[in-house]
Amino acid sequence: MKSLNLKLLEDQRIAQIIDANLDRAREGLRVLEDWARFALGRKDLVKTVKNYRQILGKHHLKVYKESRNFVADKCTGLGHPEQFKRNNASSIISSNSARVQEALRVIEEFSRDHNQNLCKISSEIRYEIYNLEIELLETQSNYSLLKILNENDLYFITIDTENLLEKIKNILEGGVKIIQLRCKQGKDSDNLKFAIKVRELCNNFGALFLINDRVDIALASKADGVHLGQDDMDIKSARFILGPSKIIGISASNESDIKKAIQDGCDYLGIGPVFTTTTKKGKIPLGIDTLKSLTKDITIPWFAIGGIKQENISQLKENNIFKVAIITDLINSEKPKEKAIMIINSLTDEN
Ligand code: TZP
Ligand code: MG
Repeated sequence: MKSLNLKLLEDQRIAQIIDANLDRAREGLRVLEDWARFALGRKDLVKTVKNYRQILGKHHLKVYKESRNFVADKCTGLGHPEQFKRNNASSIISSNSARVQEALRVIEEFSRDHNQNLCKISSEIRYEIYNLEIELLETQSNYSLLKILNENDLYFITIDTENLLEKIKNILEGGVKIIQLRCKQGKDSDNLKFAIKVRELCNNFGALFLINDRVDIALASKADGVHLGQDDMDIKSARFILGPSKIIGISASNESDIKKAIQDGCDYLGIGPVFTTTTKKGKIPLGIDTLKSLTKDITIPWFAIGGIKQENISQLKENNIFKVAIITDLINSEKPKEKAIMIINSLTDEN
């Protein structure tokens, strides 16, 4: 049997169904493509989707187009209340992926008899859309986490101390939206239990929750990602384990480490120590001038770290440094909530 046998396509209603569903599939693909392009900047996904649209376009034969309106469609304009619930990117991605999958399934069924090529490619693309949808959704969730990193200037890192959970809660109440749990001692099992509690707290406040050093504890506690030092697991391995939706941050203090971390795909950087710090003893501070020159070309979020207190924030701001990570000044404060509010205010104040 020939792969294309239009003699078998005597029923114009079938041609019309294929015509409508090719349009439907291509429209849905366009929505996915534009999301990949404008929202995610994912060239690879854009290329894939564009290719599907073009393949389907090539199979949109004259004979299908000419059948348009052969039988007047009496069912146009029938909406469904669910359509009006699509008010966020994830539901738009899901509903348009489903639209493409359904349309391709219809094409597959109705082309089987007369156009085996179209039937085969519809089936192949339909399977690929399942994966594409997952990839777009995963990248989308990374996008909302990145948004938190972009939009918030104060990043709090813990140290082992008494009443830590209470202090973290206070700091969250003060409006801090980025929390890193940094456990340098204790048993893994206890640290994981504690991480799960902090995860829950951060969820309640819509805050980003990151784990220092440990990719395994980050995964097990459902953290949003990890913060790695130069001696921890490399970024590519961490990305392989965590997948594309998690955040990976890196500590760096020199040009080559910064360059490599960005090349390897980190989501943000912690750069310092900018001032003398008692938390990481023996580390020579970079100073503001070096920090400025190291960071002048960075386009991903980066946080100055080390010895930063409410009192030296104006000095940083004078030098156009607006994002900071702090341990001591927050954790040693008598009133961590009020301290957090004051630091956030001084970071966002005009002067
Ligand atoms: N990395 C560079 S400096 C530093 C880290 C983790 C410590 C920052 O702590 P503090 O107490 O805010 O100076
Ligand atoms: Mg480390």
